[in-house]
Amino acid sequence: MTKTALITGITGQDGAYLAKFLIDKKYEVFGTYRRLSTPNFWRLQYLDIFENVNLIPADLVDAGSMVEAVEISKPDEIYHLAAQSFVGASFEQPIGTGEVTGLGVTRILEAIRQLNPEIKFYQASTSELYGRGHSSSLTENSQFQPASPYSAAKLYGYWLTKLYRKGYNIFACNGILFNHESPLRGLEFVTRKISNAVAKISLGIEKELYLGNLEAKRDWGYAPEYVESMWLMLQQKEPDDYVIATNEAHSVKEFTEKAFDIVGLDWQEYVKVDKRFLRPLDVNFLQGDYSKAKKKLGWAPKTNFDELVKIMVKEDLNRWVRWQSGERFPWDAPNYPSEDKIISRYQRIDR
Ligand code: NAP
Ligand code: G4F
Repeated sequence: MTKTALITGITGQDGAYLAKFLIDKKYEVFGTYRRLSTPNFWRLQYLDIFENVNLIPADLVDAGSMVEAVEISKPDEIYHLAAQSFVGASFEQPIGTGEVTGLGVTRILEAIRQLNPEIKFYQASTSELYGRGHSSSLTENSQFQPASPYSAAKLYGYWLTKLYRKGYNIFACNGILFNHESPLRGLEFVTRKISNAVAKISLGIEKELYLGNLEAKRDWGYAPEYVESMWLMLQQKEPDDYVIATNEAHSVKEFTEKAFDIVGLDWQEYVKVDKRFLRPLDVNFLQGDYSKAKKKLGWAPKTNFDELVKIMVKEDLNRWVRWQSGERFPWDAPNYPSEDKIISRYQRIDR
């Protein structure tokens, strides 16, 4: 029998890849999107699945719209991916981030509890929960020490998910996903900011790249592989929480160096550190041990760090070449302002 899934945040990186994955598995896919002044469906169009998804307008701050989304779609599974997902922005908008990224989880869990507690639920938890002070690979049992309004809101969502599992017997899982990237990543995240800038610099469209903390290390995987783990979690006999990662950490500096290497340039000639991109608090090391996911879900990453950097740089380069030759296609970069235009009050209060 055909299964039905509701994806909150279907317009985002993971939402688009997950929609494609589920469509390929013959699911009927519904997704929530926000009313914006300009349409934002480029990722679904880029993956050529826009015609195959059903879109429902909803906002996480509006509980009624979430109830409506569940009533309209009547899903077997809900993948809750929508969030204010940018850590940097959470320092500028801590209250909004709490509303959306934290309380938004309760709004959708309440809709499940009241309408149909048989619906299976996936919560997009994050390695940001672990926060600062770690120096070895992290498991499901490692200590959480959030270091941003974003991670504090996600910690609330993590606990609400566990609480509805235990208290109401809802099949609710936390996927504790470490950073995962792709050519569909938002342009403000560091990997895509770098791949896009490297492509532009190598074609002479831009001259410099301004970054913040180059020493931060992340466990970076490839997003299309990570969405499979979300589905696997909801196919198990019992609900549980899982770390999804590569078990390798690399610095922002390493990512930058490799990305410039791919186009034959020396990164040190183009990259400058700008304190506007330093956060009041930052997490300097995140690396995840995915042994439990491997054992119980049969999941393991396939794309390594070098391959990931290459995929991202090559795709952005190819897009800029096509664009410069007059081709037009759904894509975010041409409309993204130079970050010089963005004024924020980030300042380092901590090293
Ligand atoms: P993303 O590209 O930023 O997508 C976020 C999605 O949430 C977008 O569809 C966005 O809609 C939607 N959204 C934001 N505010 C909303 C609101 N108020 N109401 C309804 N929808 C709203 O993020 P992602 O990288 O795909 O990540 C998916 C989820 O996984 C997020 O919860 C993120 O925090 C979490 N996560 C991500 C990573 C990672 O490395 N990517 C790692 C761990 C956890 P618009 O398109 O309209 O903005
Ligand atoms: O790419 P980032 O903005 O990702 P961050 O903060 O790790 O968050 C992402 O991964 C989380 C999982 O761990 C998700 F939960 C979250 O939703 C999001 O997807 O920054 C990575 C690192 C940080 O240490 C940051 O300070 O890169 C450093 N960085 C250095 N220069 C920069 C820059 N980050 C950004 N965005 N821009 C810079 O210029």
